[in-house]
Amino acid sequence: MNVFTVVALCMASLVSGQHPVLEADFESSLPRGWHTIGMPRLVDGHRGRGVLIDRGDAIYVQAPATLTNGFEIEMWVMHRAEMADLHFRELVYLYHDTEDLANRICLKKRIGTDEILFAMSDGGPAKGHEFAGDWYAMTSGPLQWPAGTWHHLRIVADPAAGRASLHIDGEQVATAEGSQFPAAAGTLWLGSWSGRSQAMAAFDDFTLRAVAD
Ligand SMILES: [Ca+2]
Repeated sequence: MNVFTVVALCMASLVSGQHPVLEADFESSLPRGWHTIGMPRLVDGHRGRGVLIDRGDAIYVQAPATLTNGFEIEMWVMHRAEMADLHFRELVYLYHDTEDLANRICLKKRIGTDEILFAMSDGGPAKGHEFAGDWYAMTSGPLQWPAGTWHHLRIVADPAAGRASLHIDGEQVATAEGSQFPAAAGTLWLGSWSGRSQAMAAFDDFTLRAVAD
């Protein structure tokens, strides 16, 4: 049974880079506009309640049009298992695809590693799970997250500057330059993509901001 009911969606200013365009604190429900696959449920969060994306679960939302101009996305995440025990799993934290179902933004822990990948592209055929060429692509380096600990993920992308960065727990861990960028708003998947490669994690305080004009 899905515990989510529908309440407010924050659709704040689309102009300022300071105001969230899309946010979810998961205090009592999934905000309006978000959809579910499986049975994601509310659990103890980083601040109040959070949402658990477990096996077979996914939540997703229409991405705001401003995404194509650049973005800053933040979220808190907590695994019940330590990272070493998740080494051989692919864990998707954020996945963006367009109508052709080709991936455009990917934030995930690669299978067989303890590091997070952040990558983007613009179009053309689906490129699978590896990223190369003039895509923006960067990795965090090994992570040793103990079980039950909350961590902050932040990705920033500015196509006008041709630059993107990955930040973990307040520190910039990687940057990349590139020329490809999502050209369509598409769909944002949090904690999974189409119910596959679940993060097996709790999420809290998801926020998407537009880049400053
Ligand atoms: Ca919360």
